[in-house]
Amino acid sequence: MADQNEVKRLEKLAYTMRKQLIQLCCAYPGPVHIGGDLSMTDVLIALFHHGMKVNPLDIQDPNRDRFLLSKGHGAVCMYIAMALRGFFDFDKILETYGQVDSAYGMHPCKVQLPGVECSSGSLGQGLAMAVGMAISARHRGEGHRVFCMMGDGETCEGEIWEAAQTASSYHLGNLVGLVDRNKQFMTSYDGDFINLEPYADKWIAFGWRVIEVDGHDMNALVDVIDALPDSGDDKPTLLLCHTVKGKGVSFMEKNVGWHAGSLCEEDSKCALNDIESEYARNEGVE
Ligand SMILES: Cc1ncc(C[n+]2csc(CCOP(=O)(O)OP(=O)(O)O)c2C)c(N)n1
Repeated sequence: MADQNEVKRLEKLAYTMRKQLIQLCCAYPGPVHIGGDLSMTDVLIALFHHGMKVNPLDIQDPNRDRFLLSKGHGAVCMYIAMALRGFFDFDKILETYGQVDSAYGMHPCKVQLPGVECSSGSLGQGLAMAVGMAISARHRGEGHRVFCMMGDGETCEGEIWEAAQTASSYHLGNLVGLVDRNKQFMTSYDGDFINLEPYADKWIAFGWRVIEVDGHDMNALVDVIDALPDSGDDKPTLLLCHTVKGKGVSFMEKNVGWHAGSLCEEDSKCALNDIESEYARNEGVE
């Protein structure tokens, strides 16, 4: 069972991160992909602040775990998770996000932002890059893991399944895929047009070990991350993270209107209020 002090520490980070996402969504004049940012917040905190071996002071360490954000439209979520870990400065993100020449683009660019492991934004490509990195690690005898976060809608892309098949064929136990299974795409719900179910079975059929987890339950996230098979294992693992798009903000949750958007002052106050109340409720300080 997860150490409860550690879980509380991570929950507090996720709470801070949600508030910073809302702050940025209000400050930035254009649309922010806030729905899918809020759905993967807890998972990214669990990875960057607990599960992954990363060090902001040594970003070239060959033994570091690699994180690839295949759902590149969620870049700001990754920037903030990394800022809280000491890679970047949140005030700088807030000041420059999305501006011409800013390193903090709407989609991540590894050339402009050292510490980011891959450039993304065109959906479907991250898992193939992660497979290449995992194969390379094996060739070099490096024991780190490669983590790749995908959107569930993103996995409609055929390249994901080519990569999935390659990963199991090459026995890449050092590869951990994650799917933000919020059951929403850009303008529709899963099942409206495309039906992804039986979703876990598809990954299993492609030779992966699938572990399902509530992507908002920090206890569960810590437990499954701590119990991941060794990187020398012979099967890639998929963490199927069941999440809610817009998690924590009542008017955004499960609302297809909030794939991306901007917040006025008044709505941002309501959003912050929701986030603060939920945190207080969970921490039992109401
Ligand atoms: C190849 C490609 N096609 C279309 C888009 C536009 N697009 C950006 S986000 C998105 C929806 C993605 O849905 P999902 O992966 O479920 O993301 P989430 O709901 O977690 O934000 C689409 C179609 C894109 N970025 N790349």
